[in-house]
Amino acid sequence: MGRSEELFEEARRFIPGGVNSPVRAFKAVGGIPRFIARAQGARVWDVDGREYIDYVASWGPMILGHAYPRVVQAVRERTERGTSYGAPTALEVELARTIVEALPSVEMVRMVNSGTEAVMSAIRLARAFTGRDKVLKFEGCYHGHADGLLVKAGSGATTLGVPLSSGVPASYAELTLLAPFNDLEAVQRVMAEHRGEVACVIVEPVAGNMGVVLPEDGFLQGLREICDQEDVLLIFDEVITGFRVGWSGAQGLYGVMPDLTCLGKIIGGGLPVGAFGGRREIMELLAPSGPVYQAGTLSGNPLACAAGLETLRILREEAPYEELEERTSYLCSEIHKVAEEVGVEVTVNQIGSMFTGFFAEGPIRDYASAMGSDLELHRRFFWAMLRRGVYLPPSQFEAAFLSTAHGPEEMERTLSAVKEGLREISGGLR
Ligand code: HOZ
Repeated sequence: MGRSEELFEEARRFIPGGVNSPVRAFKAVGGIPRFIARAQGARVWDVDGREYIDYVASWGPMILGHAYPRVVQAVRERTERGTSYGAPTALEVELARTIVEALPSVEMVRMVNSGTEAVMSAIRLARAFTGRDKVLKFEGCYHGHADGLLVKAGSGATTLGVPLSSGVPASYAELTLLAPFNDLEAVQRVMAEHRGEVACVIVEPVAGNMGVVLPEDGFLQGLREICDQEDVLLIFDEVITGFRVGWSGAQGLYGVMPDLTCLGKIIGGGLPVGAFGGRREIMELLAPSGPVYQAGTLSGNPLACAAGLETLRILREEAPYEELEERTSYLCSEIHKVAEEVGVEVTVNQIGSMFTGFFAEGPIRDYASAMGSDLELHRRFFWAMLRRGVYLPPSQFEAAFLSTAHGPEEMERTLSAVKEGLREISGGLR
């Protein structure tokens, strides 16, 4: 028995399911999750000393790769000055200013500790601003685990087959309205049925939690127009896409401005963080300026802010987005080519440095089409890759990420694993 097996056995005695976030448990792919001992650049090593090229990237934050020296140094320096004060710091101001400068729709920002918290608070704010209660979300989008948003939720909830979580009061779930992603007619229909009741539409502008699903031409623009007509706030959940698909997030890329934006992941440089921001008149409703209460002992924590700020500085200085996109496109087109050669149906959805290979004919444009994927093929491919030292997300319904540390050597090794892995699952190498 390896060390990961031993640890998992022990973990299950003390931690529900042996993990602190369900998608890590490998339930969708079977087998034992790898316990990670360390990480550097594009690589992670498990507790048994096996090395993997990492495409999980801590589910998105590690855009510079692991243990990037300047980020490590920033955290180290900050640690020596104390790890939490429960009082404001200059660091928070600089991080807030950087976010405001980067994201065209954001005039003010509040730091929290996770994406879940960011979304929960943004929705409270939208409800207060509009005086309405209902929220429209899209099937397969995941906005964290707050009550009321776990309705047809993607990510771990879909992976484990609990898109409507037990424990969510029906009266909460009733406030959540649903439409299929990329379906403006459905949005219009729902809006007409609930006219005057909807506070906000919340969307991942590029869905990353049913696997990567891109907005079709006009979809985000159409949402903006419908929200304007109905006096409803538009919230972009850019927890994944923020500083990932470009310096100005998906809003900059698609040129559509939401009223509120939720962030997380990259802005914490790998430490626990979240933030939400938007138009000044809305944000100023927050306590202590206004009546919407929201708070947190560790909000704006100096270590998280130091790691996040240093990450953003590097991204601004080095502007790696074009190169990241080129490398990812190359990888995706090669995966597609090999899949065709060996006769395995794979649809690769990609934007910037995030992608998903769906084992399905495609196009994958919404939750229903994503759910049509062949999960058994995905499971076999995942293990074929892991055995060859490539660590992909252990779920069909997640995004894989490249970092600036994924260079030619990593590409070559990954592609050779893809070739062998796809051939293996197609029956060629068994
Ligand atoms: N939103 C992330 C997955 N898409 C979170 C990872 C997790 O649930 O652990």
